[in-house]
Amino acid sequence: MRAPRGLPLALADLDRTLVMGILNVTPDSFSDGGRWADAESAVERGRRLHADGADLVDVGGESTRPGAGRISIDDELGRVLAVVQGLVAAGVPVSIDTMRAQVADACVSAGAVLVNDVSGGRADPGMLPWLATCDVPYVAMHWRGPSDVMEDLATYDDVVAEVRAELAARIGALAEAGVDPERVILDPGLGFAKRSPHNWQLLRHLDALAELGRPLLVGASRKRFLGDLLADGTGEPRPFDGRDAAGDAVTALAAAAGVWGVRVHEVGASRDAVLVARAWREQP
Ligand code: PMM
Repeated sequence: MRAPRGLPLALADLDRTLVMGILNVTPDSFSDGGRWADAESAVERGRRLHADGADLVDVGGESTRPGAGRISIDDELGRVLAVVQGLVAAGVPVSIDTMRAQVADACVSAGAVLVNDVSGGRADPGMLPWLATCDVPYVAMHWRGPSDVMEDLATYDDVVAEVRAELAARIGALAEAGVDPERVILDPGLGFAKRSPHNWQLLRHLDALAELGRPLLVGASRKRFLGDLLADGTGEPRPFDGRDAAGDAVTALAAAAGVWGVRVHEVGASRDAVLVARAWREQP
């Protein structure tokens, strides 16, 4: 649960799993797209997440749902920058969920304290060189390709070994670019080029990923594999709004396994779950 280098003290000193609240300022994210599409309601939502117990609010302007195409940098910046500014002004710790160095740079300049890159630096050749110029902590997520093709990339002989090796390669690439690995958080990228059994395998073997020596972030909230698990009699996945309790159970189990952070849509129950996990882990 060791924190990455570069986080503000209040977050670096947490003695429990960090709770990251999701704020998608997009018209089309898979579960909350369009709900906080204008800056004012997005800032309001971010403040609510913080008040409910989010340690960090993760602002994203580009949907990564399966099949999604890319948007322009200007559109992405237009969606996120005012929201980051508004939340920073309100005293809310913010991370920026982006694959683009230019967006990361603008948001870090506006006060974001962490960069969350679902591509682990693979989508934008400018990301690693930019990271080397600053000291912000960085989430490198496991990613095999853009959302419009990732379904075809979900082929593994041994998903845990392969994700682990591919994440280790990202640490290598970051170090080679001059980024201190101590700043890096790793994320298995649940649902990104992963089918349901792959996600469960990764969750069951978080210890194998932790052996890479970096803090782990896990984002299971409302994802399809939870819907599949909770499918009704006809085999239809349970809709998004019925998946939060299962997501909270993942939070409890992942926190008990010692992950550094969880990324969730509704933070209240996850916040309780990480306290349960702390008490659980503290026992001799
Ligand atoms: N998942 C999504 C977006 N960003 N970032 C990290 N680090 N890990 C994730 O699993 C992740 C992410 C997609 O989910 P959303 O549309 O609910 O935000």
